[in-house]
Amino acid sequence: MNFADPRDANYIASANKSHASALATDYAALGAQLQRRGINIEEITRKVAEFRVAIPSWGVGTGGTRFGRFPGPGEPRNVFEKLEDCGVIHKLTGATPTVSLHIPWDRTDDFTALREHAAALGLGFDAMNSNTFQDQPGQPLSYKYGSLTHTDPAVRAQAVQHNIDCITFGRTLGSRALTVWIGDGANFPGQSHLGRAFERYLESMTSIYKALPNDWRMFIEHKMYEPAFYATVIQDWGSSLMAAQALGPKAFCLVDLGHHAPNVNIEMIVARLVHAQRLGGFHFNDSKYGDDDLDAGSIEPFRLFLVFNELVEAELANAANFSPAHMLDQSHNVTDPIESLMTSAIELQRAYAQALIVERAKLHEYRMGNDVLMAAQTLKRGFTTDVAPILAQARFSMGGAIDPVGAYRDSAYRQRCAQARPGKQSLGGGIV
Ligand code: RM4
Ligand code: MN
Ligand code: MN
Repeated sequence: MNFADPRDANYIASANKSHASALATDYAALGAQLQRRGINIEEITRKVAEFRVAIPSWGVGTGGTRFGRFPGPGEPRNVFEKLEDCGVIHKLTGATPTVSLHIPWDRTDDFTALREHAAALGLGFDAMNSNTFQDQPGQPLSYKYGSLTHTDPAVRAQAVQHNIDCITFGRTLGSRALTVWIGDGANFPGQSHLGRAFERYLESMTSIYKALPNDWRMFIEHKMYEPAFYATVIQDWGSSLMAAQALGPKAFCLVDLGHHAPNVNIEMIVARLVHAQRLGGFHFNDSKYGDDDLDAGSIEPFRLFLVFNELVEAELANAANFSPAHMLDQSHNVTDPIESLMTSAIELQRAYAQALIVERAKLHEYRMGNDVLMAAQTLKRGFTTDVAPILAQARFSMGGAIDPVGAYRDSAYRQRCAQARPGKQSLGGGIV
């Protein structure tokens, strides 16, 4: 088997050769089509090329379910190898220059070396994620009955300190945000005092907030259920917004697309958080039933488009305090994680491009005149337009691959990793 380095600019250029002329034809045709709508394709392509999304470090290994995990070949064995895979994703797509770390999963003794390793790969760091939803070996106190909201102040103090440690590590790495998601809650009615648990949460989060550097943001991530199945302390955007407003201007709400009840109108939540000036960012993924962590845009691409439609509205309106962090949060159980992450980043660009080409002035007129059918059709026209040539051209212009999955497969990167990273078979129960 012939190995090539998919990060090498010459390799990517040669892989692009066979696609370049078809792309030019398709791009010109789409450009003419958009021109008839008064849209300049070059402007859209430039905006798509500027779009960025962070890779979750925990997404480059094979995920699992509560029933098990089926490891793939050549998985990264540590955070340094995880970054190498993230470098491949970024070089081929041009869309993912940052990585979001999860502590302690990504703990290392030398965060300075990690930062240098990342810089050499062309990568930086997005939000740090704390983990007080699992116990770690040697940890003095257990999170079995909660962490930041535990009834025992000593457990709360330990969880607070862990978050402060995450900030310290993140400072060394050049990160500028901390994401806090906790699993705290109750499995039975009566188990916990719903009001007091929230008060304890606010008290603990206040201590963490005080340790936040001035140029950092704190992202509060809500989730309806799991692992707590009766009541979760930060179960919805209402609780998240209340907490953010109570904590102060550096606290924002993070929307993980999979953390809502089925059929919840997520784009509406996005619009409300924009209005409240507290939309901190996203964990993009897709789901059919619960927190499925499937690839972005794989199940409900129209919903993803509607979310991006709100983001474009906010962008065009110059909404105050609006600079949402884009991050993926996925678990790849049956696909090659590198392929899933590349295609997911592209799905986000697709939704963004579709939202950008909506004829806004017309849409506004139809809305104001209550022409419901034409308003709906005008919005949907953005979604039904095939913007693939824009996405490919944006990648091409950044030195990325016109066909990232094809270039990746042809490089045999995974096969090379399978040789260089002899895996250890995991027998443990599955978790992301
Ligand atoms: C949670 C949540 C968090 C993620 C963990 C692993 O459901 O989505 O963002 O850090 O899973
Ligand atoms: Mn998440
Ligand atoms: Mn989740």
